[in-house]
Amino acid sequence: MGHEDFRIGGAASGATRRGAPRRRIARTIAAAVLGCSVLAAWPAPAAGEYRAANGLIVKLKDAPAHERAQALGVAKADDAQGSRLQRVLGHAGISRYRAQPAGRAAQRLDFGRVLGGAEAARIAAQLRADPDVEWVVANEREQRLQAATPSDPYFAQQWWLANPGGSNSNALAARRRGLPGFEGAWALERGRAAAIVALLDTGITRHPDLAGQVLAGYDFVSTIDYANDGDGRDADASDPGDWVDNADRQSAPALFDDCEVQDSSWHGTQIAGLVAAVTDNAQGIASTSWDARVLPVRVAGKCGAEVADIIDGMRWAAGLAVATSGGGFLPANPNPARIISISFGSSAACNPAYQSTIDELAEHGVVVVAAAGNQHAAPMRPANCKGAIGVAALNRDGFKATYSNFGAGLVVATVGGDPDDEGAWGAILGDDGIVTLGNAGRTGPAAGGYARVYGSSFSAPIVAGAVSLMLSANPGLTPAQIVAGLRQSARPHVTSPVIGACSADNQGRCICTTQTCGAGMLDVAEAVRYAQTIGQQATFTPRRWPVEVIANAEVSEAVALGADVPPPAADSTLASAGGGGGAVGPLWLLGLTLSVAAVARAFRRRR
Ligand SMILES: [Ca+2]
Ligand SMILES: [Ca+2]
Ligand SMILES: [Ca+2]
Repeated sequence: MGHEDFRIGGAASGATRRGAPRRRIARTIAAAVLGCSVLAAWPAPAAGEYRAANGLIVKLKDAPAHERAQALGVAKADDAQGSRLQRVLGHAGISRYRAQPAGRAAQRLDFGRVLGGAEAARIAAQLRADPDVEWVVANEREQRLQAATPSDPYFAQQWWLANPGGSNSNALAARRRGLPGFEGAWALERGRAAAIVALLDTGITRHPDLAGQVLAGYDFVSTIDYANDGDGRDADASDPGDWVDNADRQSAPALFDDCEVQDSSWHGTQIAGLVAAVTDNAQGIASTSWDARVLPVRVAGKCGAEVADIIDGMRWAAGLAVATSGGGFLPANPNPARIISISFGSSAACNPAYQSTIDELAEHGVVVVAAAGNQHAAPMRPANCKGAIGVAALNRDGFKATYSNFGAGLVVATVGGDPDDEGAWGAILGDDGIVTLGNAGRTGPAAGGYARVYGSSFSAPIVAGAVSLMLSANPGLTPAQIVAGLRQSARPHVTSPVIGACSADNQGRCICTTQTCGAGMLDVAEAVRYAQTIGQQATFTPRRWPVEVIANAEVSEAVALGADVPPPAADSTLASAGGGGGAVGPLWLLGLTLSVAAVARAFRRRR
C-alpha cells in the first residue's frame, strides 16, 4: 500500500511527492486497484442513477487555488494538501491513486481504471462524509449535446427532420444530402414560445397534437361566398373546410369555375403541424420548433385567398392596426408575430400591395417566408417580392423537387416532399412525402389525423420553423440579418454529372444553382449558430461545406428514362392537385387523412 506513489498536482508540473520518478508513477497507476472488500459494504444506489466515471474530482475545504499553491512553493503546498488528501482517502479505505490538479483548487483522483457508476457513487459518498471535504463529483464523460430523439411515434417516419448525410453508395432511404438537419439544430435550440409564427392560410382545426400551441388568431376572409363560415371577417380563425363540390360550381360558376372539385385540404392544419406540433409528447409527430406558437390568420376560403385579405392579415399578424370599413380598427393582435409564413400566391410579378406591406413589416422587424410555388416555373408572388424569404422545394437528395418553381430572387431551398407518382423519375427517386397533421373530415372538420403531403407549401413553413429557432436563439436579429443568416449558413446546392441544371428546358427534377433556388440548401444548425454568433456581437464565419456530387446507379437509371417532365399545371395559377392514397405504415391511425397532393393554391382575381 504505497501512499508514496501519489502526486498532488497543481503546484508544479512533473513534481512528484518524495521524488518518485515518472515511470514509477505510470507503472503504479496501471496497477492501482481499489480494495473491493471495503467498497462492497456500502449500499448500492438506484440502478441507472450514476454513470461510469474515470475517477473523482475532490475539493478539500480551504484548499488554495493552484496558482496560489504555486506561489506558496511546491513542496509546502504538496505537503499541506497531499497529507490531507491522503488522510481523507485513507479513511475511505483508499490507498492507491494519483492526484492531478483540476479546476481552480480541486484535485482529480485517478484510480488507474474506470469506476462503475455505483462504485464511483459509493466512494464519493464516503469522501463526502469527511468533514475535510468540501465537495466531490464523479469525473463522468459528458455527451455531445445531441437532442434526445423525441418520443413522438411518427418521428421515425419524419425523415426530413433527421440530420443530413448519406452518400452515393446509399440507397435512397439513407440519402439525406438535401435535409435541413433539425435534429442536430435542436441540440443548440429547440424553440421558445415567444418565437411566434403566423400562418396565413385556411385557418386551423382542433388537433390533440396542437394542444397549447395555437394562439388566438383572426379570420380575414372577407368575401362571404368563399368564406364558408357564413360571415366575413371575424375573430374565429377556425377552418370550416375549403372543399369545392359540383353544387358550388353549378350554383356560382363565375366564382368556382377555376376551382377543381375536391375535398377540404386542411392546409392550415398541415402547416401548423410542421411548425409547432407538440413535440416529445409520445403522440403523433414532432415539429420543427418544439415550443414555438402558431398564430392562425385565416385568409383562404374555398378556392383561394384574396390579396386584400392577405395584406391585412399580414399587418394584423405583425401587430399593426388594421382599419375597418366602419372607420375604426380591428382589435389589436395581442401576440404579434415576427415570422409570417404564407403558402398561397399566384404566377405574377410582385405588386405594390404586397411590396409595400412587406417593406412596412420589415420596418417592424417582421419577415415573410413564402413558397415559390408548384408550377415548375418562375417563382410566384409574394415569394418574388423584395425582402420576402422565397423558398424552393428540394427532394431528399438535394436536387429540385419535380414540381417546384425556380428562378431569380429566392433566398433558400429545402425539402418539400417529392412525389413518387409525378415526373418520369418519380418512381425511382421520389420519396414518401412530408408527414404532418391533418383532419379526417372530407368537407367540414372531423377528428384530427395525419397526412403525407408534397409541395413548396411545406418547404416555406419548414424555413419559418428554422427562423423561429433563430429568433429563439437571438430575438435581436433584424429581418436583414435573418435573410443574411439563412443565405450565409446554407449548404451549397448539390451538383451532378448526370442531372442537368434547372432551366426553361429542364423544369422537373434538376440541379439547382444560386441563380435558381436561392443561396443554397437550408442548414438549420448553422442558421442557429449564425443567430447565436450575431447575438454575441461576433462575426459569423460560414462553414466551407464540400459540394455533394449526386451520381449513382439509381440516379443514372432514372436519367436513362429521359427528361423528368412533370405533369403540366392545369392552370397557370392553379397547382395540379393529384389524388392518391395507400397505406403508409402499420402504426398509422384509424381515420388517417391521406393527402398526396401538391396543395399550394393560387387565386386568380375574378373582378
Ligand atoms: Ca368569417
Ligand atoms: Ca371565422
Ligand atoms: Ca407530437
